[in-house]
This record gives sequence, C-alpha cells and structure tokens, in this order.
Amino acid sequence: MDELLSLKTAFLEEIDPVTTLAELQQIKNKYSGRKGLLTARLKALSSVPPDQRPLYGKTLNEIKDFIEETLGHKELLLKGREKEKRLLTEKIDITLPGRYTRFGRKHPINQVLSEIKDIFVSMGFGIEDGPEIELDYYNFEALNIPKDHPARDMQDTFYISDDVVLRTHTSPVQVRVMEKRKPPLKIIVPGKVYRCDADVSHTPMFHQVEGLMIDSDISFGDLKGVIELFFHSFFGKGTPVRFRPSYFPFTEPSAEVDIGCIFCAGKGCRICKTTGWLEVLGCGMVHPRVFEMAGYDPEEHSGFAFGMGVERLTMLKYSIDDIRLFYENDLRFLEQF
Ligand code: 2U9
Repeated sequence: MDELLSLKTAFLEEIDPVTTLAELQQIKNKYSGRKGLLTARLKALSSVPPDQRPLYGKTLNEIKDFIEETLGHKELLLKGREKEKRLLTEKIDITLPGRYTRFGRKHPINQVLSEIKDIFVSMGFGIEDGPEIELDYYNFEALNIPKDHPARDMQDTFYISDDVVLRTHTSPVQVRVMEKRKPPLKIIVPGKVYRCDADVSHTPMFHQVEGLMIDSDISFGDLKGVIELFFHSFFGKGTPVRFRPSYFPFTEPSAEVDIGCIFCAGKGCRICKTTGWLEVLGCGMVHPRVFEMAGYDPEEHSGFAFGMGVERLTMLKYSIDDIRLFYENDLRFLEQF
C-alpha cells in the first residue's frame, strides 16, 4: 500500500514541471501505457494476499483514475498554451501588399489564327488538319511541283528521309481531303509548316492558312470575292485589295494579292518599299494536273486555292518588324497582346 501511495507522489512530482506535450507523452507511457507502471500493478493483483486484495485493488483503481484524469487535464492545458504560442507567432500582417498573380494568355499568333478561322467559318468554310511529317508525294508530287523545283532542294526543305519531309506548306492536307471526299469542297487548313530559312522575316517553323473551294463552276470571280471579303474583315472595310498575275506550279492562272499599305495609306514608305502596296497572299485556280492526280475530272470541276503566312499578317497588323520576337518567349513582348 505504501508503495502505491509513493507511486502517486512520484507521478505528481514528475508531472508538475512538464511544459511540452512530448514530455507529457513520455510520462503517460511510463504510467498508463501498455507496459506502464499502473498496468504492471493491475496484472500483479492476483499475487496480493486475498485478505488485502479488495483494499489494494480499490486504492489502485483510485490512483489509476486520478493519474489518468491528471494527465488529461495537463494535456488540455499544454495544448491550449501551444495554440496560444502559435497564434502569437503566426500573426498575419494585413497591411502587406497582396501576391501578384500573372495571368497567361493566348500567343499573338494563335490569336490571329483564331481571328482568321472565324472569318472563313463565317463564310461557310470547314476547318481541316493533317500530318506535319509528310510524304514527298503529298508535299510536292501531287501538287505538280517538278523534281527540279528549288523548293525541293535540301537547302529549302527539311528531309526526314528520301521520301519523307517536314511539310513546307499545308497544301498536302488539301490533297488528302480531295482523295477522301468528292466535291463540293470548301475548306481551310491552318497549321505549322517548316522551311530551312532564318532571318528577320523567316523562321524555320511558321504558320499558314490555306484554303480550297471546289465545285462544278467555281470562277476566278468567286476567288476575288472571298479574298476581298476576308481582307476587308481582317484589316478594315476600306482596305484596297489588288490581284497581280503570278506563278505557282499548283494553280493556273495564279495571282498574288496586295493590300494598300496600312502604314502610309498607299503613299509609299520604307515598309512597302515605296510601292504603296503590301503582298499578303498567293492564290489561283487549281491546276488541272492537281485535279487529275487527286482523281477529280478537271472537265467536270473547277476551284480556287489560296495561301497566306500568319506571322506576316500578324506583323503587319501589329507593326512588328522582327518575326523572331514571336518565338523568344519574352514576356515583355507577349504581354502586349
Ligand atoms: C491544292 C491546290 C492548290 C495553295 C496556294 C499559295 C498560292 C501561296 C504562300 C503564301 C505565303 C505560302 O506562306 S506563304 O509563303 N502560298 O502563295 N498557296 S495557292 O494552293 C493549293 C493548295 C492545295 C490541292
């Protein structure tokens, strides 16, 4: 019995100076843990002489209840103190400036691509895409581009192998669509293209939007109407648009399209090289050889095609004088759009 009472005294002496929850846990283990002092005495109850057992057991239980209750109180007290300490050190200074969140946005090229797509979709064109790694056949052969054409040179085209290239235009997609579908066809093909070239107005990868409209009686007049409507929508209603004769292997007749210089209003400046005009697009009536190779009868069908460079149009629209700015990922540039 004496030993029981001194257990209680020892417990009180030990718990009194405790200031942390970690220390408290050690005392808890020591007294009421599975291998603790109280548990050991409860287990040893059977070895107490039967006549002393009731009183011994009763006292042991009282001490056990007392110790557990004291531990509980102390735990609440220490938790309260630790919380108080934490709240004091975690004080929030509401006068500090807030954290600035940088918002992302669409790349200027993708903004202009979306604008171009919207205009053609509003005229009833569908949107198609296809592979950027392309067979020589679809990129050149099926478009009537002869074996000795400069575009086929190693200097101008990225070759993967003898008969596989990175597409130099999106035209091969139109050929693939022609092989799959019968006319009428009214599609645009936006996408990345690759040419081995690099300076202020050329990057090895750039974006094109090409278009193709085929039916039984499509004329050059239809082509002019669509292209004029597009540029009036893109650069403004009053923009002058002119067609100049040109040559492409895949169209006949072919034309290049100029708009009145938007920088000098046609008076002549450094940007339009004093001509008053800016070249913005190539186009023409689909060549009969291209029809034949895709399995269309050129006597039954006619159509027009066009192609434009998205970087060039974006540079004109926003007065940007170096194409490489689009691909340097400098946020000071990109954030302006
Ligand atoms: C098919 C038949 C004909 C697409 C065309 C152009 C004219 C053209 C250039 C503009 C600037 C390329 O990005 S650029 O360097 N494109 O001048 N593209 S006609 O003619 C086609 C396409 C597909 C089946």
